[in-house]
Amino acid sequence: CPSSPKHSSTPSEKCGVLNVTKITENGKKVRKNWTSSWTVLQGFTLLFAKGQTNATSWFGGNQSKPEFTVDLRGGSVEWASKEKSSKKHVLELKTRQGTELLIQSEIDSVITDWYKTLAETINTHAWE
Ligand code: I3S
Repeated sequence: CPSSPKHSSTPSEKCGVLNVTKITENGKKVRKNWTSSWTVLQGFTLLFAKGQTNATSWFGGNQSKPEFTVDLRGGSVEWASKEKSSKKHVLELKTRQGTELLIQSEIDSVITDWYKTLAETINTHAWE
């Protein structure tokens, strides 16, 4: 991960490759579409860049436009129930805007780290 800019007061910085799908958008259920995404947490924003598998191609190149971003402020994160996905190690992320995402990694420690970071980011309420 690149270090956060000096002028920024962002408390959290994390990145990596995760499998992601939206399940609800603006309160409406949408069809699952699992995609491997380069995922970056910057402050209270989670960014997903489709198909990007390393930091250099995303930050070093000119493909700096993320596929989509999620505002974590006022959202929630929890381990997804079995009904939400048959996959292992799945998190359910809900935003205040009514978007629900599932994020997953085959690697237990990877998703557990994301869970901790996201939960800390959301639960500190540091944006208030
Ligand atoms: O919750 P669902 O509907 O069982 O989710 C599965 C489907 O979205 C499936 O795609 P199509 O039904 O559009 O072909 C995906 O391939 C699966 O990965 C989804 O289930 P999991 O349990 O993997 O999240």
